[in-house]
Amino acid sequence: MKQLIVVSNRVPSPDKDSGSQGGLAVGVMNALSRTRGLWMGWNGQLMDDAEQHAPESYENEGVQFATFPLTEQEHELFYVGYSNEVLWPLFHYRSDMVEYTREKDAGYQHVNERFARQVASRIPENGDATIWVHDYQLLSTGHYLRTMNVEGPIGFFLHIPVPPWEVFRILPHHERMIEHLCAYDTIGFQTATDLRHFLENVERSGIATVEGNTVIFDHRRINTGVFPISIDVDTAREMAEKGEQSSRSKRLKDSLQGGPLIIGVDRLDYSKGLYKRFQAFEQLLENTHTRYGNVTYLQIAPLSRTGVERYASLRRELERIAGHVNGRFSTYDWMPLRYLNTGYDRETLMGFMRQSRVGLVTPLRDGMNLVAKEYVAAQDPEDPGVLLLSTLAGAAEELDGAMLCNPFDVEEMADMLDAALSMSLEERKERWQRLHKVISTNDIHRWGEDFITALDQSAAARHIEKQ
Ligand code: GDG
Repeated sequence: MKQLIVVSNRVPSPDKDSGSQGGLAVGVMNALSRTRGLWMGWNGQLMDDAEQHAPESYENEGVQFATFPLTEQEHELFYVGYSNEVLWPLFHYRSDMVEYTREKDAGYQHVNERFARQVASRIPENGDATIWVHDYQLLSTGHYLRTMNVEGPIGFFLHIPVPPWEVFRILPHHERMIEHLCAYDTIGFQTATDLRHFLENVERSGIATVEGNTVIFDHRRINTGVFPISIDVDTAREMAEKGEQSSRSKRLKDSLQGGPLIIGVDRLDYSKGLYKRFQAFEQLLENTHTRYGNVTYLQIAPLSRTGVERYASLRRELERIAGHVNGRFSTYDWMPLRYLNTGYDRETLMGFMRQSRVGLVTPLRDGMNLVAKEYVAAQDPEDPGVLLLSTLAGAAEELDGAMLCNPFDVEEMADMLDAALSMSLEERKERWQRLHKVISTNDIHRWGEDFITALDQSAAARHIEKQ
């Protein structure tokens, strides 16, 4: 059996068990533990002499890990610069936020090559390894692995959306990106829309040809497909049941004084639509006197990418509007908007979700959005809450039963929040059953298995005979 090597920018922290990690970690750990696999990536440390450091190895839950540091300059150019100031905004359709420089571009290529070198050094002597590379930070890693004569199956999964051609072609050297992606055997996307955009981008770039879902480049076939990421539904439900009994959950419940709770859980990121969401909540309070003094909206928004300026300015904007909403509507014993930058352990989080009458998930653009699926899994089947979901989240292509809203239409969101808060138990149950069917049919275990199976098959059918 081939060894599976997973490569991602960060690897899960060894001091957390897999139950406390997010969906990606669970799905990947599951696939890795079946083959005593290896997970490689940056260890989160910055060191002047990072280039001299061999990967540091350790084992956790039957999975090997090998992590390595970056230099401060590599981190600045590759991670902050090109990954998060060029690719992230562009792929989330925010071309106005793209801050491209040649130096960032070169830094990205350099670090992708360094990742490839580290991975190549860990491939078994007989070459029997299947390599699975993750996400937008490492788009070019497969290309560099091929230049190092790695012949085995290499797959790539993109966790974020793919923009259409007119946005994609804004990226300087986008042809090179397509060419680098052609080094993989399988490329996976979250949704059918992302796949369609990718195939269009390949064709329009003129770098390769497309036949159905197959890309043809240099006498090789590259298989593409849709693999919507999901969650471990049973574990999420168990955590929610346990979390609901915790003292934190009880204190939260008491503090609501019998009123309904709306919950949002997002990394603090402009793609998540938090500003418009706060505006919609303000509009709800303005429109409906019956909600006044009664409804509470809890927004958990742990800070992320604090080194990127756009995230610091978003934080200031959210602090301002949260203060404005509370200043305008709070009474001496009721604060409508609870806005927190603290992260919580998963059990607490799932317990909070279970108590919430509405799960508010309104990104302006999102690859999938696992919080939407976690919210569904956390609900009590006898008294489930309502998922209010953006049409622009990948999850909306899958989650039949959610209330769908346009996150750019603040007034519509306010009206839908009101409707969600008033929804009958019968309708809530009927919608939840449909939602639960989707997440339990396609859960995280299936995601990992389906991708690896597709990858091994496409590597076997890679070559096209030269005429
Ligand atoms: C990218 C794509 C795609 C959040 N706050 C806390 C916490 N979380 C957890 C959530 C969820 C995860 O973080 C976030 O996942 P999302 O999918 O919602 O969003 P991104 O971080 O942007 O992820 C996205 C995903 O990759 C997977 O492919 O779905 O579209 O952008 O699991 O619950 N977890 C804990 N405490 C918190 O305070 N423990």
